[in-house]
Amino acid sequence: MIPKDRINADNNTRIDTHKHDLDHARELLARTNIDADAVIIEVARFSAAAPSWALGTGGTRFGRFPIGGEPRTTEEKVDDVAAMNALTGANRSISLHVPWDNPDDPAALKQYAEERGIAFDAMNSNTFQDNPSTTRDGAISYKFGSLCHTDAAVRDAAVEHNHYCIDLGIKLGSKAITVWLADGTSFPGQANFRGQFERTLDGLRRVYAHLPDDWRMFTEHKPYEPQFYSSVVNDWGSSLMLAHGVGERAMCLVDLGHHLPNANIEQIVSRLAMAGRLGGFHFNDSKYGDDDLTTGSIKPYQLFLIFLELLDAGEGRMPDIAYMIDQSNNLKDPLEDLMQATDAMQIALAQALLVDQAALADAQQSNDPALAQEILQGAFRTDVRPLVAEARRRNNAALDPIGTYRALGYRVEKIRQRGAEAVSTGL
Ligand SMILES: [Mn+2]
Repeated sequence: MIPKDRINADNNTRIDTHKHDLDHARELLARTNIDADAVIIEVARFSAAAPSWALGTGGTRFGRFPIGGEPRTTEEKVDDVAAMNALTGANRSISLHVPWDNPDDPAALKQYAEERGIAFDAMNSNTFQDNPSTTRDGAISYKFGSLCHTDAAVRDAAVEHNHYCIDLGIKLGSKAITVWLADGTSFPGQANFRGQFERTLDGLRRVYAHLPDDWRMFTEHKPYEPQFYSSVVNDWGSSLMLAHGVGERAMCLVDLGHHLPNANIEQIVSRLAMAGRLGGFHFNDSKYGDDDLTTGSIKPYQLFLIFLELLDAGEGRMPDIAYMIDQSNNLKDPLEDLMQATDAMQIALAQALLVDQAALADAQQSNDPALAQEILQGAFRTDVRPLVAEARRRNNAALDPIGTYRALGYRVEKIRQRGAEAVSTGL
């Protein structure tokens, strides 16, 4: 745990500059009659779950370069998220990936996390890999798909694994399961599109039947990878068809990296919200494909436009859906990467809150695209960082999370405790 007094002590070295910057930001916003405190309060309310798999350094099929001190157990992953949350005040939950995380004693893990202020976000059922706990000790294989498979025994195993994840999640206090399927084909003619989809729909209905009443199920679309010709849940339309075919608590999850280049993701967000099926987000950024780059590092304007749609869906506030970061890269300390993502989301949210919605509606009504652009870019180009820092301060977190993280030497300490060779599971 990172003691609050150490964060406060580090904040004290930055507080005079912060107050000066915040006063200046308030002054700027007052000119356009924007209440800075309303923005700060909404930003302070926001939280994004950390994915358990991204607490170790990411890898590629070419290699991996661990930085040491990575969490070796699910408890240590909770420790890292708690440390991050102490610094950001905006990562209050962890999202587990089963079987990478498969606790023997869920009740004890739940208590361990609760004592550190961390809750369990959506469960993730990995049916994209073979492993003893999901594939009956090697008797079946997901090589040719899981829920879409031609062999009923494979489909049954995949359904059972999802049921297992739900049962585990119930014990942890989770309220949702995310089903991302690697199912698809890599060669034309390899499988029948319709047959694969219908088998998947049937499997998802069987997963859904196991959901408690207060749970939701998310389907996550992706156009390609690991299959390179077709994915069963290839886009938001297929995801929405599945949601409609399964039940009212079946929702669509949008992973920003799971789109072909130049896709208008903000419009997809609007469509799914309009259909009442926007269930959650996986935040990351991409240049070429599912690159898992840091949220906001490549296309910050797109991120701002997405938050604008979220506020539209929530009538001025962030809707109560699942927000998770889903990114990992070879080159950074994973905690710094996740903190940068959290900061980028809070900045985009603050910018989106600055948009004068009445003026924008007028510009739209009078067909004035130049004015509409002035309004959006005026908000996007405002330096909201002091507002975001103030939101963190009010959450008893750090004014400068990465600055404080480095000043406190968290990674050095973890390398000493866990070892330079400690490597996280799930990569
Ligand atoms: Mn994802």
